[in-house]
Amino acid sequence: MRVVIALGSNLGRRLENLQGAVDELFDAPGLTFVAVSPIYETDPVGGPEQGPYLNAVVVAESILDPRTLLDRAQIIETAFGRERKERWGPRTLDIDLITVGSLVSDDPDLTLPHPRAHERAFVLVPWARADPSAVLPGHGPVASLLADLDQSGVRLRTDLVLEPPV
Ligand code: A4P
Ligand code: MG
Repeated sequence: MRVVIALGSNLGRRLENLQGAVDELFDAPGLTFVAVSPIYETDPVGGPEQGPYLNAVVVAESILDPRTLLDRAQIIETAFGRERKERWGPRTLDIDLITVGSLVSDDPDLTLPHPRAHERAFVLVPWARADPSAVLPGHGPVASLLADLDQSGVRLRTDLVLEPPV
């Protein structure tokens, strides 16, 4: 199944955190790399006052059970010093599953597609760059969603690049 994974960091060594996530995600069987987006610097959305994020999106092919993939993501977040204090607070690393194939789930532990993806330019802008024909199940083409979204808080960082996993 095609999976779309969003990465975010606004604490610590932001670029290293994102690159570490890319490397670690593919460091175990079950995920095959397809594409990674450019990196964007983004104004924080929601939560307390906090610094700007680096955001990017990774596309992969997965044979993993979605729960197994979420477990892997959360173990990597913890390894990169993620602390869960307040909702939408600053974080060294956030790994969100945006879509897993065309699965739809309202399980609070793993809601698919990600319940806020359709309204978030910091997810949709990089996703559209990684996959220009992307479609968000239940919401339609990502390019169409973007046409109605304010993208002023999302700035391309051409000086920063994520390498494919080693
Ligand atoms: N969970 C449910 N569905 C999913 C999913 N599809 N992917 C559960 C990942 N996790 C999912 O997440 C809380 C719980 O959501 C987990 O236990 C998991 O089982 P968390 O990562 O512990 O906490 P969080 O990230 O603070 O909460 P949440 O609601 O996921 O936050 P969001 O909505 O992801 O927002 N602004 C900018 N510019 N860039 C950002 O990256 N990120 C956030 C986080 C806020 N503002 C931001 C950014
Ligand atoms: Mg999260």
